[in-house]
Amino acid sequence: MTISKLALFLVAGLCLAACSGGGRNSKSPDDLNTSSSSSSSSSSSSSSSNSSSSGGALIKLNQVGYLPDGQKFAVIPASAADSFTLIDSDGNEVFSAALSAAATWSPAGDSVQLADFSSFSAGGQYRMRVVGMADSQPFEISAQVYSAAHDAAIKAYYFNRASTALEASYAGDWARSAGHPDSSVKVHSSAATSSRPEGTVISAPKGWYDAGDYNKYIVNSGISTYTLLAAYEHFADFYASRTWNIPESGNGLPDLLDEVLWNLDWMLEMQDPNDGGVYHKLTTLNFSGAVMPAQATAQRYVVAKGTAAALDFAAVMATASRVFAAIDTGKSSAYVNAAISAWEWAKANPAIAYFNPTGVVTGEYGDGDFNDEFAWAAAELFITTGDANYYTEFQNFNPGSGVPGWQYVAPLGHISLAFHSSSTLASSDYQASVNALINTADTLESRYRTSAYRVSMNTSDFVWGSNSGALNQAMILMQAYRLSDALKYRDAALGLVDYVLGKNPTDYSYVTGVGANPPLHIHHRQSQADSVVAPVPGFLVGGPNSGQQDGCNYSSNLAAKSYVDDWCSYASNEVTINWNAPLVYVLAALSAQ
Ligand code: G3I
Ligand code: 9MR
Repeated sequence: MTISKLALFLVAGLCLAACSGGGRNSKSPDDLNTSSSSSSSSSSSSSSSNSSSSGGALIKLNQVGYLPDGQKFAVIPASAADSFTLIDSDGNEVFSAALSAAATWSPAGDSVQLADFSSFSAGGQYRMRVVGMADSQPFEISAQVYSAAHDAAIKAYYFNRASTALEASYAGDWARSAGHPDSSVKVHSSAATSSRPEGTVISAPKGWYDAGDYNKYIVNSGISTYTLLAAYEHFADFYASRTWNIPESGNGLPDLLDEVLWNLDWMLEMQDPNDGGVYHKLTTLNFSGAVMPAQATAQRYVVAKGTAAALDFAAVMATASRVFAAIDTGKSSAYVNAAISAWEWAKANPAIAYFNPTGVVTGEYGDGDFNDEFAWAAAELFITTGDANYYTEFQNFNPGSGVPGWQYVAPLGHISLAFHSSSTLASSDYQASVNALINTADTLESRYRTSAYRVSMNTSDFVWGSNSGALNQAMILMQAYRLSDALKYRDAALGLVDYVLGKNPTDYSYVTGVGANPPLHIHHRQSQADSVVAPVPGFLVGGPNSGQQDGCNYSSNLAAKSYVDDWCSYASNEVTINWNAPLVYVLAALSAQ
């Protein structure tokens, strides 16, 4: 076992088929069948005496594990069994209880029973046993059960850095040459101005690749970078000493800020210094093939300025300015100045929606409603500058509540105001943001409590990137927990973490390299093109998406089963920076307490 594969093993806390060398080669075009992958990996590692009559039924649980003081549920496909037991690593039965009555979760259509072992809190490694089924995968109960997965999730950003080689001492088996220097980027005709006519060459290096593709998009960088900065603001003690072996580790700055700086450096270059406007994206005209970064050499362009890009940029720069105020005053003032000039550009250009211009076919991240972007940017500018006019703007844009996403960022403003502004706002104003978060959390918590899978997702939540929807729900629930101290909100957040890490209808842990049955064939060009069997670790896949827009070979049309672990499936099996960000946030929140 190589060092990096040993690290993969440790992240999982369990041995993966891929890490033992028994993984299927991710490059095999014939190798598409997800259900056989999940059942073979489960049954091969279930060696208990009662695994023989499984009939394919699997115990669905968090493949990483559970917090000692959290609610703990597993989901059992309905059977004749009426009880379950926990078996410790010596084979002793340490807990047993009745299963709930069977019920159906409509997004998946299955009849299932719940195994509730919340009252069992002893640390250790366990399996769950239900007569007639294969024993579950081993899982852990520990207060730090999620911290290794957290580190993997944030390390994924390092693996997606543009404009740099990844050295083996940091990247292990996933070391690669540099690609995309982005020092010679052309201004596209859609972005041409008199001071920067079409074809003007600018330099905008660094940043993270958005996803499985190599392009860099400001709108999506907005929510991603903010969410990581919010994690830093909310859990500064956790991050003060936490490191995950990146080139900057040990430079005196927390690793999280070093990672975020990689993207902030790029974002700053996406602002036109002549007018404060911000380019929507830096991209090739077409998506590249499945090649490594160094082989993807087509000309890159900055394309069209837009209102959403300017405002998301303003919100991130305002946030970064206050985070860096105590660290680097030069950066801090550059960031706030950039934020203000982007805000002013957006006020003068309040309705410039982005559409791909003719000839540009890469990711669109289009959005025609800017009220939420105005409100979010205004909230961050108010917090950072103390200028009450920005709070008036925030109110004027009538920020709604709900679950955030790249298209809907108003809740991010509430998160920041509820964290920072209890003493600077009138109490009714402060309370309005708290209520926006708690009301959303109440809706989610009640769905969680009544769901047969103990997960707060509805059938309509299974869109492209549904796993990030799950984790953004969890992020809102964790705000309500912090603001109220009511454990029910953390329990509902844990239900979502359990869901993405294995307690779901497909039996996947949806994070590469984490858990017993993670995705192996993600839509990620580096993972597809390199010569390593296992994909780059720490990435959350998009997850079940009833739209199935890629036309791949799905085995079910049911919403929560519309997932296929296949390179083909960019609509369910790609990875993206804005999907990993709430994973990082929520795992930090659960590890920092
Ligand atoms: O939100 C609506 C929902 O109200 C509606 O009921 C439902 C019905 O179709 O659609 C929902 O919108 C979906 C939206 O994602 C949700 O965020 C759209 O259908 C769906 O097409 C859209 O997909 C986006 C996808 O690009 C295609 O544009 C994803 O959000 C977005 O994450 C994804 O981003 C891509 C980049 O373009 C390129 N880089 C990779 C990245 C991830 O795949
Ligand atoms: O590979 C592309 C992926 O990174 C994007 O997220 C996705 C968004 O639309 O598009 C993928 O590219 C596909 C293209 O859209 C349609 N033809 C097949 C491409 C994938 O092989």
